[in-house]
Amino acid sequence: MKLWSMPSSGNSYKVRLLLGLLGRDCNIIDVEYLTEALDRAKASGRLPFGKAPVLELDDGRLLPESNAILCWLGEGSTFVPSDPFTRAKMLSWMFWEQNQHEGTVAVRAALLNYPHRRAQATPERMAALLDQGHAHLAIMESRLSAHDWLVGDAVSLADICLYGYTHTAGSRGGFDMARFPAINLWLGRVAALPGYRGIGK
Ligand SMILES: N[C@@H](CCC(=O)N[C@@H](CS)C(=O)NCC(=O)O)C(=O)O
Repeated sequence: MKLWSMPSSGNSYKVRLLLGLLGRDCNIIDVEYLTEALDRAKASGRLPFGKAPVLELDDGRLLPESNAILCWLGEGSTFVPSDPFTRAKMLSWMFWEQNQHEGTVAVRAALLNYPHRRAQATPERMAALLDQGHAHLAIMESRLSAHDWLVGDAVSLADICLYGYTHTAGSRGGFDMARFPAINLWLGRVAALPGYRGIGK
């Protein structure tokens, strides 16, 4: 198996994290922004949607979209709840991560940290992203104030998925994480899981 993976990206990192937690071997190919490796991967057709991550199976099949990859790798593991409703709730968080949380928490960090995005970081946009991102983090805080994990009573793909960008929301995105004590405790629970690896590993 090969993972076409962007080292700096939370979407790629969440897949690397699950691979570590599952103890699965995978050949990780780095395709960072503004590198020839990314251009080559696109030109080779390995990134069907033009984005990383993409999982390339041993038989050559390609699976794009980070959360689809999590579902594929997590199939049959304890990271996918056996109860159908809990499993569907896990997917609710994962869809929400892509269509709400990423659009504020990850985008603000991208505008601050990627030189090729800085021109889009107008003061108005950054202020709006800060407010909207805090509102999204407050939704997670509300759940985690009363529960250890985002769904059910055990860690699931929802936690791995949302950890990807939430754990750097303060350091990269400039969000005020002191407002979210339950999220901070949850971040610690994820980081204590056996097989955990950090974004730089
Ligand atoms: N919805 C996709 C988003 C993937 C995505 O936006 N990847 C970015 C890095 S975070 C990328 O590869 N960008 C390369 C480019 O736009 O040239 C997923 O979750 O996998």
